[in-house]
Formats: sequence, C-alpha cells, structure tokens
Amino acid sequence: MFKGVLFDLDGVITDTAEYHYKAWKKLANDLDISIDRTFNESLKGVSREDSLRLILEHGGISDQISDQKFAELAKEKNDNYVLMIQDISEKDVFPGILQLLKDLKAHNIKIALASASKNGPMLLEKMNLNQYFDAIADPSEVAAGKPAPDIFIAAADAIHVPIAECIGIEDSQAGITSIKASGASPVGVGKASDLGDDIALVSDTSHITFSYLEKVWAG
Ligand code: B16
Ligand code: MG
Repeated sequence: MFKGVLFDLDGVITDTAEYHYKAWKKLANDLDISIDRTFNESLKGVSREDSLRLILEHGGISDQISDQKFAELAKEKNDNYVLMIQDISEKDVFPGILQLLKDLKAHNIKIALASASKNGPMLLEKMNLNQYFDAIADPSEVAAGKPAPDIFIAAADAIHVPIAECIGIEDSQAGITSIKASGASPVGVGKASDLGDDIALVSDTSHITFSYLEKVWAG
C-alpha cells in the first residue's frame, strides 16, 4: 500500500494553472509574442524563470533582454498573477480534493505539496488546506525544477516516506516527467494527448478518490 501522496498545486488542487496562463499571455502580448494553449502546455509546472526563458526563446528575443529586464519581466508577471489570485478561497478547491485529503488523513497516509510555485503556501492558506499537509517542499531550495525529479524527492523526504511508496499527482507534462524520474507512481489530471497514455489518467479531479488511488497502486 502507498504511504504518501505528493500533490502538485496549480491545475490539481485549484484552477490557478489558468491564471498562470492569463498572466503569461498578457506579458507575451506586451512583448509582441504570441502564445496559445498548446504552447502553454510546455509552461505548466515549469518555474517562473524557466517559463519566461521559454517564452522569450519562442519570440526569438532572448538575446535582446538584459538580466535586469528579465528580472523586471518575471516580477511583472508575478505581480499580475498575485492580483488575480487574491480572491481564491475554499470555494475554489477542485472537486473531490477536500474529500481525498480527508480520506488520506483517515488512513494515515502522509501528504506533501510538490509545487513549483513560490506562491504555493499562500494559496494553501487561502483555501484553508494547510491543516491537511504534513509538509510543503520549497521550490526555491531544490537544485533543478520540473521536469527534474528534485521537488518530488524533496516532498517525499519531508514526510519521511520512501519515494517508491508515494503517489504523485500532476496536470503537467513537466510534472509527469518529474514524477517518473523520481520513482514515485504518477497519476495525471488531463488528456492522454498532453500527458501520455502510459500512466493512470483522470479527466478531472472528481475521479481521484481514495479507492481510485488504491486501484492505481494495485496496478
Ligand atoms: P510561481 P505547479 C507551477 O506550479 C505552475 O504550473 C507554473 O505555471 C508556474 O510557472 C510555477 O508553478 C511557478 O509558479 O511563479 O507562482 O512561483 O503546477 O508546480 O503547482
Ligand atoms: Mg500543475
């Protein structure tokens, strides 16, 4: 039986993936760079700085951006994103997630957050979900962001559960690659065309029940 569950946040616990997209799209538009939802799939789960690098490369202007301008752009995107998420509350938790957290607790399964977002702790507070999390892995403390496995390994370490006894839940291509590389068992939220057809996949979070995870674990 699995002993830990490692949750991604944006796109798994709540709909902030959409706000990240809106904030990046506005920044890209201001730079005359066009991004669409297909391109956005490659940004999901990717750190703020790496996302900005990908957008500038996509627009072919990486070499025109000084370090100072880069830092200003990253700050501008985050300021805009933080404004968008101010009103997030318990009502914004995705379907099934609260019940899943309660059921995991009732079965003594450890719970950790493995989000790339530095805004993760604030969001958990806004949704009143901190009480369910035994640990929050700090994305600024890991050597490499998703798709590297570091954040999932850090999350498993923080709850003192061997990574091979953990399930990781993700909505992004980078995150699924990260989970696979870490040695945890992946569950994807999304489409096979985005996340692959070689993992357990649900179309939305209402399907991730405790018994579903038991079934995934049993194989
Ligand atoms: P921040 P996750 C990721 O969160 C988002 O998917 C990604 O779009 C974002 O760039 C990254 O966090 C960093 O977020 O700018 O708030 O630090 O999906 O890993 O929970
Ligand atoms: Mg995500």
